[in-house]
Amino acid sequence: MRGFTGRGLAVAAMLAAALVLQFGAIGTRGAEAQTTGLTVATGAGEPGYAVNLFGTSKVTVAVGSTLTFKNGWLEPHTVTFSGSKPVPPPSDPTAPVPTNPGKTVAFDGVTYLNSGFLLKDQTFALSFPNKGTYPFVCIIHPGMTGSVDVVDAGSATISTQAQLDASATKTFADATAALKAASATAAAKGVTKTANADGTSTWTVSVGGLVGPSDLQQFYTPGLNVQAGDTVRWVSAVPTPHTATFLSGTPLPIPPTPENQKVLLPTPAPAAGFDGTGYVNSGIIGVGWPGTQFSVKFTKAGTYPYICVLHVDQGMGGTVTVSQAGQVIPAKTGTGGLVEATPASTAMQAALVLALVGIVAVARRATKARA
Ligand SMILES: [Cu+2]
Repeated sequence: MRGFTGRGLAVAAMLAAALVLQFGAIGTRGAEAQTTGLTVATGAGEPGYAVNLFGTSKVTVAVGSTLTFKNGWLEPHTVTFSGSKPVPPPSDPTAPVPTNPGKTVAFDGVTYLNSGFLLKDQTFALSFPNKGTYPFVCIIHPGMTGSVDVVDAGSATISTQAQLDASATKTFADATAALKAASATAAAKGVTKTANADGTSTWTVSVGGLVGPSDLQQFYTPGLNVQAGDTVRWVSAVPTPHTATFLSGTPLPIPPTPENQKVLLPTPAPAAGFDGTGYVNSGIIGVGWPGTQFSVKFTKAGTYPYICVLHVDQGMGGTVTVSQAGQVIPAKTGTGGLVEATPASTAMQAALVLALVGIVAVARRATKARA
């Protein structure tokens, strides 16, 4: 997610997360339509890399046919045909709200039509009764766009699924390669070490990264070795929300989403420093969010894993290894910051749905108000 600004961002993220989780647990939309017409791949990725693009920027279909969009990765997306309305900004609280939940509807070219958030493997389908050219966007990833050309049946220009699949394969491979190149550059830069007046050091870890609409869901450097007394500072220069969070054996905050105050707001380490006990969280850091950086002073030798609460399911995590003061710091480990993907358990999802029913109701009221 990115592109939000200020307070509206928190609200939007709140509603968005609620809907993601609600629909993630309750079921997919438009699944019936999957067997007819063409399918456009919507997003892709692998641990540490979220490709926020449609598999094709242009698809041509026969008038009257159905088109299905399917999310292929853990990063949520919307498929939004704004019709005669302007494309809503990511901060619009109705952005994640589906206009026609569970239904495959005809797009008349004018009426605003929105999938709401699609999670991995979820689909959104619509049909096109009128010829024309219709742009679509993902609201939360500015730059993730495409368009549908609706033409006479029998036209030689109508896309085939093989063409769309080939386009998606190339689009996603190119974007993944670009992300990996940017990641290599960030990794090569590594951390910055600054000497403090008291003889300790401050280490700066860079959080995330962007290539067009696509995200690096990683810390640079993820495996960091410091000495007791040193401070580690996490800094984000991207609008994508991230956290640096030491669970220290406490449970993952439920829900692990921006509307949870325990995720959104910082829980700093004690003034004396972090000794590896207790929940310590940066809160959401990123451009346009309340903060862009977070510091922790480490007081005790040990190995301390941390995660981005929002993207731990995409493998975003790291480790700070603290040596005793005066001992030689091992060479930095450089890689190994990705953690194993941990999708929410069924029980956890059920708990999330219960907690979020109220927020979803608010979001639906907002949709009605918009219409
Ligand atoms: Cu993150």
